[in-house]
Amino acid sequence: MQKLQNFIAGQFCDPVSNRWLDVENPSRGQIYGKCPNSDELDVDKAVEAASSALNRWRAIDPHTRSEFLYKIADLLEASAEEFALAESQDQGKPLSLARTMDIPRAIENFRFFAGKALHTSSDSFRTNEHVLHYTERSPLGVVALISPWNLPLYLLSWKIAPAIAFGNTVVCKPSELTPLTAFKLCHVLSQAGLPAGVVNMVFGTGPSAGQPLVAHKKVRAISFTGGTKTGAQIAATAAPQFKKMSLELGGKNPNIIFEDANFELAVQTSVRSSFLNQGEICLCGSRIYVQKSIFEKFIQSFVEHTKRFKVGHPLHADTKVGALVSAEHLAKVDSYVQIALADGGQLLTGGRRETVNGECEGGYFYQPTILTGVPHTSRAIQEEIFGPVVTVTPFETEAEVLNLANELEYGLAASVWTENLSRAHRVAKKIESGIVWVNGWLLRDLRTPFGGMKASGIGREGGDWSYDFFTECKDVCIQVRNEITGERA
Ligand code: TXE
Repeated sequence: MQKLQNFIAGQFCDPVSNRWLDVENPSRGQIYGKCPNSDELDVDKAVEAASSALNRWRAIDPHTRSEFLYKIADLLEASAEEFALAESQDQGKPLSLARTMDIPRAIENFRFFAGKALHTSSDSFRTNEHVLHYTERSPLGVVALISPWNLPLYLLSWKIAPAIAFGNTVVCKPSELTPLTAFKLCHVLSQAGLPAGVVNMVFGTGPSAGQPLVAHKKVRAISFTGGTKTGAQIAATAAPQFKKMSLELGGKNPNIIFEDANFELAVQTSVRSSFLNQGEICLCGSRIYVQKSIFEKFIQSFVEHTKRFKVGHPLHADTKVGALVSAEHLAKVDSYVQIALADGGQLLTGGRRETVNGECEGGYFYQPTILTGVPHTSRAIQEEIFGPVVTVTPFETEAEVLNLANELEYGLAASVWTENLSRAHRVAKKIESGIVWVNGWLLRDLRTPFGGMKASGIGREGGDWSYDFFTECKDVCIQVRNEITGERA
Protein backbone atom coordinates (compact mmCIF):
# COMPACT_ATOMS: atom_id res chain seq x y z
CA MET A 1 0.00 0.00 0.00
CA GLN A 2 1.37 3.46 -0.95
CA LYS A 3 1.46 6.21 1.67
CA LEU A 4 1.28 9.71 0.22
CA GLN A 5 2.33 12.63 2.43
CA ASN A 6 1.95 16.39 2.43
CA PHE A 7 4.94 18.37 1.15
CA ILE A 8 5.48 21.48 3.28
CA ALA A 9 8.62 23.64 3.53
CA GLY A 10 10.46 21.12 1.40
CA GLN A 11 9.70 18.24 3.76
CA PHE A 12 7.32 15.28 3.42
CA CYS A 13 5.07 15.06 6.48
CA ASP A 14 2.01 13.31 7.87
CA PRO A 15 -1.17 15.31 8.53
CA VAL A 16 -1.12 16.95 11.97
CA SER A 17 -4.44 15.42 13.01
CA ASN A 18 -3.40 12.06 11.58
CA ARG A 19 -6.55 11.75 9.43
CA TRP A 20 -6.19 9.84 6.17
CA LEU A 21 -8.18 9.06 3.01
CA ASP A 22 -8.13 5.86 0.97
CA VAL A 23 -7.05 6.32 -2.64
CA GLU A 24 -8.16 3.86 -5.27
CA ASN A 25 -7.37 2.66 -8.77
CA PRO A 26 -10.75 3.18 -10.54
CA SER A 27 -9.95 0.73 -13.33
CA ARG A 28 -9.84 -2.04 -10.73
CA GLY A 29 -12.06 -0.58 -8.01
CA GLN A 30 -9.25 -1.31 -5.56
CA ILE A 31 -7.60 0.84 -2.89
CA TYR A 32 -3.87 1.21 -3.59
CA GLY A 33 -2.89 3.53 -0.75
CA LYS A 34 -3.76 6.46 1.46
CA CYS A 35 -3.26 10.22 1.41
CA PRO A 36 -3.63 12.86 4.15
CA ASN A 37 -7.04 14.31 4.86
CA SER A 38 -5.45 17.58 5.89
CA ASP A 39 -7.22 20.26 7.89
CA GLU A 40 -6.64 23.89 8.90
CA LEU A 41 -3.60 22.89 11.00
CA ASP A 42 -1.82 21.55 7.91
CA VAL A 43 -3.04 24.47 5.80
CA ASP A 44 -1.63 26.93 8.37
CA LYS A 45 1.74 25.17 8.26
CA ALA A 46 1.78 25.25 4.46
CA VAL A 47 0.75 28.90 4.20
CA GLU A 48 3.40 29.88 6.79
CA ALA A 49 6.03 27.96 4.77
CA ALA A 50 4.96 29.73 1.57
CA SER A 51 4.95 33.06 3.36
CA SER A 52 8.46 32.54 4.77
CA ALA A 53 9.81 31.62 1.34
CA LEU A 54 8.19 34.52 -0.46
CA ASN A 55 10.68 37.39 -0.04
CA ARG A 56 13.65 35.26 -1.08
CA TRP A 57 11.81 33.75 -4.05
CA ARG A 58 10.44 37.04 -5.38
CA ALA A 59 13.94 38.57 -5.08
CA ILE A 60 15.48 35.86 -7.23
CA ASP A 61 16.01 37.16 -10.77
CA PRO A 62 13.71 35.79 -13.49
CA HIS A 63 16.59 33.95 -15.19
CA THR A 64 17.19 31.85 -12.08
CA ARG A 65 13.48 31.19 -11.63
CA SER A 66 13.33 30.19 -15.27
CA GLU A 67 16.21 27.75 -14.80
CA PHE A 68 14.31 26.02 -12.00
CA LEU A 69 11.26 25.55 -14.25
CA TYR A 70 13.38 24.15 -17.08
CA LYS A 71 15.00 21.74 -14.60
CA ILE A 72 11.58 20.57 -13.37
CA ALA A 73 10.45 20.01 -16.96
CA ASP A 74 13.61 18.01 -17.73
CA LEU A 75 13.17 15.83 -14.62
CA LEU A 76 9.49 15.25 -15.48
CA GLU A 77 10.49 14.28 -19.02
CA ALA A 78 13.12 11.85 -17.71
CA SER A 79 10.40 10.02 -15.72
CA ALA A 80 7.52 10.63 -18.13
CA GLU A 81 6.61 6.94 -18.42
CA GLU A 82 6.45 6.54 -14.63
CA PHE A 83 4.19 9.59 -14.41
CA ALA A 84 1.98 8.38 -17.25
CA LEU A 85 1.51 5.00 -15.55
CA ALA A 86 0.70 6.71 -12.25
CA GLU A 87 -1.81 9.05 -13.88
CA SER A 88 -3.55 6.16 -15.65
CA GLN A 89 -3.66 4.10 -12.42
CA ASP A 90 -5.02 7.02 -10.41
CA GLN A 91 -7.55 8.54 -12.80
CA GLY A 92 -8.65 5.54 -14.89
CA LYS A 93 -7.66 7.04 -18.27
CA PRO A 94 -5.90 4.96 -20.94
CA LEU A 95 -2.12 4.86 -20.50
CA SER A 96 -1.81 5.85 -24.16
CA LEU A 97 -3.66 9.11 -23.40
CA ALA A 98 -1.60 9.90 -20.30
CA ARG A 99 1.54 9.28 -22.40
CA THR A 100 0.45 11.49 -25.33
CA MET A 101 -1.60 14.22 -23.62
CA ASP A 102 -1.39 14.59 -19.84
CA ILE A 103 2.31 14.24 -19.13
CA PRO A 104 3.70 15.93 -22.27
CA ARG A 105 1.40 18.90 -21.60
CA ALA A 106 2.57 19.13 -17.97
CA ILE A 107 6.16 19.22 -19.23
CA GLU A 108 5.20 21.87 -21.80
CA ASN A 109 3.49 23.95 -19.11
CA PHE A 110 6.75 24.24 -17.17
CA ARG A 111 8.81 24.91 -20.31
CA PHE A 112 6.38 27.49 -21.66
CA PHE A 113 6.35 29.56 -18.47
CA ALA A 114 10.11 29.12 -18.00
CA GLY A 115 10.38 31.04 -21.25
CA LYS A 116 7.57 33.45 -20.43
CA ALA A 117 9.36 34.48 -17.23
CA LEU A 118 12.07 36.02 -19.42
CA HIS A 119 9.79 37.70 -21.93
CA THR A 120 7.40 39.77 -19.86
CA SER A 121 7.10 43.46 -20.71
CA SER A 122 5.55 46.53 -19.13
CA ASP A 123 3.69 49.48 -20.64
CA SER A 124 4.72 53.14 -20.58
CA PHE A 125 2.63 56.22 -21.40
CA ARG A 126 4.22 59.57 -22.22
CA THR A 127 1.59 62.15 -21.18
CA ASN A 128 3.76 65.11 -22.26
CA GLU A 129 7.41 66.12 -22.28
CA HIS A 130 7.45 66.34 -18.48
CA VAL A 131 5.20 63.44 -17.39
CA LEU A 132 5.82 59.73 -17.95
CA HIS A 133 3.73 56.80 -16.70
CA TYR A 134 4.88 53.18 -16.62
CA THR A 135 3.35 49.97 -15.25
CA GLU A 136 5.19 48.10 -12.53
CA ARG A 137 4.29 44.46 -11.92
CA SER A 138 4.98 42.49 -8.74
CA PRO A 139 4.10 39.01 -7.43
CA LEU A 140 0.77 38.69 -5.58
CA GLY A 141 2.32 36.78 -2.66
CA VAL A 142 1.01 33.42 -1.36
CA VAL A 143 -1.39 31.89 -3.91
CA ALA A 144 -3.77 28.93 -3.49
CA LEU A 145 -3.94 26.48 -6.41
CA ILE A 146 -6.88 24.07 -6.32
CA SER A 147 -7.14 21.46 -9.05
CA PRO A 148 -9.56 18.72 -10.18
CA TRP A 149 -9.39 15.00 -10.88
CA ASN A 150 -9.89 14.84 -14.64
CA LEU A 151 -6.49 16.00 -15.90
CA PRO A 152 -4.61 15.97 -12.60
CA LEU A 153 -0.98 16.84 -13.42
CA TYR A 154 -1.89 18.69 -16.64
CA LEU A 155 -4.09 21.19 -14.78
CA LEU A 156 -2.04 21.43 -11.57
CA SER A 157 1.15 22.23 -13.53
CA TRP A 158 -0.85 24.78 -15.60
CA LYS A 159 -1.23 26.69 -12.32
CA ILE A 160 2.07 26.02 -10.55
CA ALA A 161 4.32 26.98 -13.49
CA PRO A 162 3.10 30.57 -14.05
CA ALA A 163 2.47 31.22 -10.35
CA ILE A 164 6.11 30.54 -9.37
CA ALA A 165 7.57 31.82 -12.67
CA PHE A 166 6.24 35.28 -11.80
CA GLY A 167 7.57 35.25 -8.23
CA ASN A 168 4.71 33.91 -6.11
CA THR A 169 4.88 31.03 -3.64
CA VAL A 170 2.03 28.53 -3.62
CA VAL A 171 -0.04 26.10 -1.58
CA CYS A 172 -1.57 23.45 -3.84
CA LYS A 173 -4.64 21.37 -3.02
CA PRO A 174 -5.06 18.68 -5.67
CA SER A 175 -8.20 16.57 -5.88
CA GLU A 176 -8.41 13.89 -3.20
CA LEU A 177 -9.53 11.49 -5.94
CA THR A 178 -6.27 11.74 -7.90
CA PRO A 179 -3.36 12.73 -5.62
CA LEU A 180 -0.65 10.45 -7.00
CA THR A 181 1.10 12.52 -9.68
CA ALA A 182 0.91 15.62 -7.48
CA PHE A 183 2.74 13.63 -4.80
CA LYS A 184 5.31 12.39 -7.32
CA LEU A 185 5.78 15.96 -8.56
CA CYS A 186 6.93 16.95 -5.04
CA HIS A 187 9.85 14.54 -5.38
CA VAL A 188 10.75 16.19 -8.69
CA LEU A 189 10.58 19.66 -7.10
CA SER A 190 12.91 18.44 -4.38
CA GLN A 191 15.31 16.90 -6.92
CA ALA A 192 15.28 20.17 -8.87
CA GLY A 193 16.50 21.96 -5.74
CA LEU A 194 13.50 24.33 -5.68
CA PRO A 195 13.91 26.39 -2.46
CA ALA A 196 11.84 25.06 0.44
CA GLY A 197 8.39 26.60 0.76
CA VAL A 198 8.08 27.84 -2.83
CA VAL A 199 5.67 25.01 -3.66
CA ASN A 200 3.71 23.31 -0.85
CA MET A 201 1.30 20.42 -1.43
CA VAL A 202 -1.61 19.73 0.94
CA PHE A 203 -3.87 16.75 0.29
CA GLY A 204 -7.43 16.36 1.52
CA THR A 205 -11.09 16.90 0.77
CA GLY A 206 -12.52 20.24 -0.27
CA PRO A 207 -14.30 21.00 3.00
CA SER A 208 -11.43 19.76 5.21
CA ALA A 209 -8.41 21.20 3.36
CA GLY A 210 -9.68 23.30 0.47
CA GLN A 211 -12.02 25.53 2.43
CA PRO A 212 -9.49 26.64 5.13
CA LEU A 213 -6.97 27.31 2.35
CA VAL A 214 -9.38 29.58 0.48
CA ALA A 215 -10.33 31.36 3.72
CA HIS A 216 -6.75 31.83 4.97
CA LYS A 217 -5.97 35.51 5.58
CA LYS A 218 -2.46 35.25 4.07
CA VAL A 219 -3.69 33.76 0.78
CA ARG A 220 -3.86 36.64 -1.69
CA ALA A 221 -5.30 34.84 -4.72
CA ILE A 222 -6.93 31.60 -5.77
CA SER A 223 -6.67 29.75 -9.07
CA PHE A 224 -9.36 27.07 -9.13
CA THR A 225 -10.49 24.50 -11.69
CA GLY A 226 -13.48 22.37 -10.85
CA GLY A 227 -17.24 22.29 -10.70
CA THR A 228 -19.43 25.38 -10.98
CA LYS A 229 -21.10 24.70 -7.61
CA THR A 230 -17.73 24.49 -5.86
CA GLY A 231 -16.55 27.59 -7.70
CA ALA A 232 -19.50 29.48 -6.25
CA GLN A 233 -18.64 28.28 -2.72
CA ILE A 234 -15.03 29.41 -3.16
CA ALA A 235 -16.10 32.79 -4.50
CA ALA A 236 -18.46 33.29 -1.54
CA THR A 237 -15.54 32.72 0.85
CA ALA A 238 -12.92 34.71 -1.04
CA ALA A 239 -14.88 37.71 -2.30
CA PRO A 240 -15.42 39.41 1.10
CA GLN A 241 -11.64 39.32 1.59
CA PHE A 242 -11.15 40.79 -1.92
CA LYS A 243 -8.87 37.97 -2.95
CA LYS A 244 -8.05 37.74 -6.65
CA MET A 245 -9.78 34.75 -8.27
CA SER A 246 -9.43 32.80 -11.49
CA LEU A 247 -12.25 30.24 -11.68
CA GLU A 248 -12.29 27.69 -14.51
CA LEU A 249 -15.55 25.85 -13.98
CA GLY A 250 -17.88 23.40 -15.69
CA GLY A 251 -18.96 23.38 -19.31
CA LYS A 252 -21.72 21.90 -21.49
CA ASN A 253 -20.22 22.68 -24.84
CA PRO A 254 -22.12 22.78 -28.17
CA ASN A 255 -20.61 20.98 -31.17
CA ILE A 256 -22.42 22.51 -34.20
CA ILE A 257 -22.24 20.69 -37.54
CA PHE A 258 -23.58 22.50 -40.61
CA GLU A 259 -24.55 20.63 -43.79
CA ASP A 260 -21.45 21.96 -45.65
CA ALA A 261 -19.04 20.59 -43.04
CA ASN A 262 -16.10 18.38 -43.97
CA PHE A 263 -18.24 15.37 -43.08
CA GLU A 264 -15.60 12.69 -42.39
CA LEU A 265 -13.45 15.05 -40.32
CA ALA A 266 -16.49 16.26 -38.38
CA VAL A 267 -17.54 12.70 -37.54
CA GLN A 268 -14.08 11.48 -36.51
CA THR A 269 -13.32 14.58 -34.45
CA SER A 270 -16.76 14.42 -32.82
CA VAL A 271 -15.94 10.93 -31.51
CA ARG A 272 -12.83 12.36 -29.80
CA SER A 273 -14.55 15.53 -28.57
CA SER A 274 -17.34 13.37 -27.12
CA PHE A 275 -15.48 10.51 -25.49
CA LEU A 276 -11.76 11.35 -25.03
CA ASN A 277 -10.68 10.88 -21.38
CA GLN A 278 -14.04 9.13 -20.85
CA GLY A 279 -15.76 12.47 -21.63
CA GLU A 280 -14.19 13.85 -18.44
CA ILE A 281 -12.82 17.04 -19.98
CA CYS A 282 -14.55 20.38 -19.37
CA LEU A 283 -13.98 21.14 -23.08
CA CYS A 284 -15.81 18.07 -24.42
CA GLY A 285 -18.55 18.76 -26.95
CA SER A 286 -21.38 17.00 -25.14
CA ARG A 287 -24.24 18.74 -27.00
CA ILE A 288 -24.07 17.90 -30.70
CA TYR A 289 -26.29 19.88 -33.11
CA VAL A 290 -26.49 18.63 -36.72
CA GLN A 291 -28.19 20.42 -39.59
CA LYS A 292 -31.32 18.49 -40.60
CA SER A 293 -30.26 17.71 -44.17
CA ILE A 294 -27.32 15.56 -42.97
CA PHE A 295 -28.75 14.45 -39.62
CA GLU A 296 -29.52 10.80 -40.51
CA LYS A 297 -26.25 10.39 -42.42
CA PHE A 298 -24.32 11.84 -39.47
CA ILE A 299 -26.08 9.70 -36.87
CA GLN A 300 -25.33 6.50 -38.79
CA SER A 301 -21.64 7.29 -39.28
CA PHE A 302 -21.17 8.71 -35.76
CA VAL A 303 -22.65 5.57 -34.14
CA GLU A 304 -20.48 3.29 -36.31
CA HIS A 305 -17.29 5.19 -35.42
CA THR A 306 -18.25 5.34 -31.73
CA LYS A 307 -18.71 1.57 -31.53
CA ARG A 308 -15.08 1.26 -32.60
CA PHE A 309 -13.88 3.62 -29.82
CA LYS A 310 -12.88 0.78 -27.53
CA VAL A 311 -13.61 0.59 -23.80
CA GLY A 312 -11.01 -1.57 -22.09
CA HIS A 313 -8.10 -2.14 -19.77
CA PRO A 314 -6.33 1.24 -19.51
CA LEU A 315 -2.94 -0.38 -20.05
CA HIS A 316 -3.91 -2.01 -23.36
CA ALA A 317 -2.66 -0.15 -26.44
CA ASP A 318 -5.99 -0.29 -28.30
CA THR A 319 -8.05 1.08 -25.40
CA LYS A 320 -9.62 4.48 -26.12
CA VAL A 321 -11.98 4.74 -23.13
CA GLY A 322 -10.82 3.82 -19.64
CA ALA A 323 -12.61 3.80 -16.30
CA LEU A 324 -14.60 6.69 -14.84
CA VAL A 325 -12.89 8.25 -11.84
CA SER A 326 -15.06 6.75 -9.10
CA ALA A 327 -18.10 4.59 -8.36
CA GLU A 328 -20.01 7.75 -7.37
CA HIS A 329 -19.19 9.45 -10.66
CA LEU A 330 -20.21 6.33 -12.61
CA ALA A 331 -23.57 6.38 -10.82
CA LYS A 332 -23.95 10.12 -11.53
CA VAL A 333 -23.24 9.64 -15.25
CA ASP A 334 -25.65 6.71 -15.52
CA SER A 335 -28.35 8.70 -13.70
CA TYR A 336 -28.28 11.31 -16.45
CA VAL A 337 -28.77 8.64 -19.11
CA GLN A 338 -31.83 7.43 -17.20
CA ILE A 339 -33.11 11.02 -16.99
CA ALA A 340 -32.68 11.45 -20.76
CA LEU A 341 -34.60 8.24 -21.46
CA ALA A 342 -37.34 9.15 -18.99
CA ASP A 343 -37.67 12.51 -20.76
CA GLY A 344 -38.32 10.73 -24.07
CA GLY A 345 -34.79 10.35 -25.48
CA GLN A 346 -33.77 7.38 -27.62
CA LEU A 347 -30.54 5.41 -27.02
CA LEU A 348 -28.49 4.86 -30.21
CA THR A 349 -25.54 3.12 -28.56
CA GLY A 350 -24.13 2.52 -25.07
CA GLY A 351 -26.21 3.51 -22.07
CA ARG A 352 -24.86 1.12 -19.51
CA ARG A 353 -21.91 0.00 -17.42
CA GLU A 354 -19.26 -1.99 -19.30
CA THR A 355 -17.60 -5.05 -17.79
CA VAL A 356 -13.91 -5.43 -18.57
CA ASN A 357 -12.89 -8.99 -17.74
CA GLY A 358 -9.77 -10.02 -15.84
CA GLU A 359 -8.05 -7.74 -13.35
CA CYS A 360 -10.33 -4.82 -14.23
CA GLU A 361 -13.48 -6.78 -13.36
CA GLY A 362 -14.29 -4.35 -10.54
CA GLY A 363 -13.50 -1.19 -12.53
CA TYR A 364 -15.88 1.72 -13.18
CA PHE A 365 -16.32 1.44 -16.96
CA TYR A 366 -19.19 2.98 -18.93
CA GLN A 367 -20.01 2.56 -22.59
CA PRO A 368 -19.72 5.61 -24.90
CA THR A 369 -23.36 6.67 -25.13
CA ILE A 370 -25.26 8.55 -27.84
CA LEU A 371 -28.79 9.82 -27.21
CA THR A 372 -31.14 11.56 -29.57
CA GLY A 373 -34.66 12.97 -29.31
CA VAL A 374 -33.89 14.40 -25.86
CA PRO A 375 -36.01 17.50 -25.13
CA HIS A 376 -33.84 20.62 -24.81
CA THR A 377 -35.35 21.28 -21.38
CA SER A 378 -34.12 17.91 -20.07
CA ARG A 379 -31.49 18.01 -17.30
CA ALA A 380 -29.46 15.69 -19.54
CA ILE A 381 -28.99 18.66 -21.90
CA GLN A 382 -29.09 21.56 -19.43
CA GLU A 383 -26.52 20.16 -16.96
CA GLU A 384 -22.89 19.00 -17.16
CA ILE A 385 -22.69 15.19 -17.10
CA PHE A 386 -18.90 14.97 -17.39
CA GLY A 387 -18.89 11.42 -18.74
CA PRO A 388 -18.98 9.54 -22.09
CA VAL A 389 -22.55 10.66 -22.85
CA VAL A 390 -23.65 13.01 -25.65
CA THR A 391 -26.95 14.12 -27.11
CA VAL A 392 -27.48 14.71 -30.84
CA THR A 393 -30.16 17.23 -31.85
CA PRO A 394 -31.19 18.34 -35.39
CA PHE A 395 -31.54 22.01 -36.36
CA GLU A 396 -32.62 23.82 -39.52
CA THR A 397 -31.28 27.38 -39.41
CA GLU A 398 -28.22 29.20 -38.09
CA ALA A 399 -30.41 31.43 -35.90
CA GLU A 400 -32.11 28.39 -34.38
CA VAL A 401 -28.87 26.61 -33.48
CA LEU A 402 -27.33 29.76 -32.00
CA ASN A 403 -30.33 30.09 -29.70
CA LEU A 404 -29.99 26.45 -28.66
CA ALA A 405 -26.23 26.82 -28.11
CA ASN A 406 -26.53 30.02 -26.04
CA GLU A 407 -29.60 28.97 -24.04
CA LEU A 408 -27.61 27.24 -21.27
CA GLU A 409 -26.02 28.86 -18.22
CA TYR A 410 -22.59 27.56 -19.30
CA GLY A 411 -20.20 29.32 -21.68
CA LEU A 412 -16.83 27.58 -21.81
CA ALA A 413 -16.12 26.24 -25.33
CA ALA A 414 -17.78 25.41 -28.66
CA SER A 415 -16.97 23.71 -31.97
CA VAL A 416 -18.40 24.85 -35.32
CA TRP A 417 -18.11 22.78 -38.51
CA THR A 418 -18.59 24.64 -41.79
CA GLU A 419 -16.58 25.36 -44.95
CA ASN A 420 -18.31 28.76 -45.28
CA LEU A 421 -15.82 31.36 -44.05
CA SER A 422 -18.36 34.13 -43.47
CA ARG A 423 -20.57 31.80 -41.46
CA ALA A 424 -17.59 30.58 -39.42
CA HIS A 425 -16.70 34.14 -38.33
CA ARG A 426 -20.36 35.11 -37.82
CA VAL A 427 -21.25 32.09 -35.69
CA ALA A 428 -17.98 32.21 -33.70
CA LYS A 429 -18.71 35.82 -32.82
CA LYS A 430 -22.27 35.08 -31.67
CA ILE A 431 -21.61 31.99 -29.56
CA GLU A 432 -21.41 32.81 -25.83
CA SER A 433 -18.25 30.92 -24.88
CA GLY A 434 -14.64 31.68 -23.99
CA ILE A 435 -13.25 29.41 -26.71
CA VAL A 436 -14.57 28.57 -30.20
CA TRP A 437 -12.93 25.99 -32.46
CA VAL A 438 -13.86 26.07 -36.17
CA ASN A 439 -13.32 22.74 -37.99
CA GLY A 440 -11.39 21.26 -35.11
CA TRP A 441 -11.32 20.58 -31.37
CA LEU A 442 -8.85 20.91 -28.47
CA LEU A 443 -6.34 22.78 -30.64
CA ARG A 444 -4.39 24.46 -27.86
CA ASP A 445 -1.76 27.24 -27.96
CA LEU A 446 -0.49 28.20 -24.49
CA ARG A 447 -0.29 31.88 -25.49
CA THR A 448 -4.06 32.16 -25.90
CA PRO A 449 -6.58 33.21 -23.21
CA PHE A 450 -8.18 30.11 -21.64
CA GLY A 451 -11.39 30.29 -19.62
CA GLY A 452 -15.14 30.61 -19.79
CA MET A 453 -18.01 33.02 -19.25
CA LYS A 454 -21.38 32.77 -17.50
CA ALA A 455 -21.47 29.70 -15.21
CA SER A 456 -18.18 28.45 -16.72
CA GLY A 457 -16.19 30.87 -14.61
CA ILE A 458 -14.33 34.16 -14.42
CA GLY A 459 -10.85 35.14 -15.57
CA ARG A 460 -8.48 33.82 -18.20
CA GLU A 461 -5.15 32.02 -17.94
CA GLY A 462 -2.52 31.38 -20.59
CA GLY A 463 0.35 33.48 -21.93
CA ASP A 464 -0.02 37.15 -20.99
CA TRP A 465 -3.29 36.41 -19.23
CA SER A 466 -1.45 34.21 -16.71
CA TYR A 467 1.10 37.01 -16.23
CA ASP A 468 -1.78 39.42 -15.66
CA PHE A 469 -3.51 37.12 -13.18
CA PHE A 470 -0.46 36.06 -11.17
CA THR A 471 0.95 39.60 -10.73
CA GLU A 472 -0.23 42.89 -9.24
CA CYS A 473 -0.15 45.88 -11.59
CA LYS A 474 0.86 49.42 -10.48
CA ASP A 475 0.88 52.70 -12.42
CA VAL A 476 4.02 54.75 -11.60
CA CYS A 477 4.01 58.37 -12.76
CA ILE A 478 7.21 60.45 -12.95
CA GLN A 479 7.15 64.21 -13.36
CA VAL A 480 10.43 65.66 -14.54
CA ARG A 481 9.64 69.35 -14.06
CA ASN A 482 8.90 71.34 -10.97
CA GLU A 483 5.36 72.52 -11.64
CA ILE A 484 5.82 75.50 -9.20
CA THR A 485 8.89 77.19 -10.65
CA GLY A 486 8.54 75.59 -14.05
CA GLU A 487 12.24 74.69 -13.91
CA ARG A 488 13.48 71.25 -14.71
CA ALA A 489 13.30 69.22 -11.47
O1 TXE B 1 -15.11 18.83 -8.58
P1 TXE B 1 -14.96 19.79 -7.38
P2 TXE B 1 -15.53 17.35 -8.51
C1 TXE B 1 -17.16 19.40 -12.87
C2 TXE B 1 -17.82 18.14 -13.32
C3 TXE B 1 -17.78 17.29 -12.10
C4 TXE B 1 -18.11 18.34 -11.05
C5 TXE B 1 -17.73 17.93 -9.68
O2 TXE B 1 -19.16 18.40 -13.65
O3 TXE B 1 -18.78 16.30 -12.13
O4 TXE B 1 -17.32 19.46 -11.45
O5 TXE B 1 -16.43 17.32 -9.77
C6 TXE B 1 -11.76 20.99 -4.26
N1 TXE B 1 -13.24 24.77 -1.09
N2 TXE B 1 -15.73 19.41 -13.14
O6 TXE B 1 -16.41 17.02 -7.35
O7 TXE B 1 -15.79 19.44 -6.20
C7 TXE B 1 -11.72 19.51 -4.45
O8 TXE B 1 -11.12 18.87 -3.34
C8 TXE B 1 -12.05 24.57 -1.71
C9 TXE B 1 -15.29 20.24 -14.22
O9 TXE B 1 -14.26 16.63 -8.59
O10 TXE B 1 -15.16 21.10 -7.98
C10 TXE B 1 -10.88 19.40 -5.72
O11 TXE B 1 -9.51 19.53 -5.43
N3 TXE B 1 -11.80 23.50 -2.52
C11 TXE B 1 -13.85 20.63 -14.01
C12 TXE B 1 -11.34 20.59 -6.55
O12 TXE B 1 -11.92 21.50 -5.60
C13 TXE B 1 -12.80 22.63 -2.73
C14 TXE B 1 -12.99 19.43 -13.73
C15 TXE B 1 -12.39 20.23 -7.61
O13 TXE B 1 -13.42 19.58 -6.93
C16 TXE B 1 -14.07 22.78 -2.11
C17 TXE B 1 -13.54 18.69 -12.63
C18 TXE B 1 -14.27 23.91 -1.25
N4 TXE B 1 -15.42 24.13 -0.63
C19 TXE B 1 -14.90 18.69 -12.34
N5 TXE B 1 -14.86 21.71 -2.50
C20 TXE B 1 -13.24 21.36 -15.21
N6 TXE B 1 -13.67 22.60 -15.40
O14 TXE B 1 -12.40 20.82 -15.87
C21 TXE B 1 -14.10 20.95 -3.33
N7 TXE B 1 -12.86 21.49 -3.46
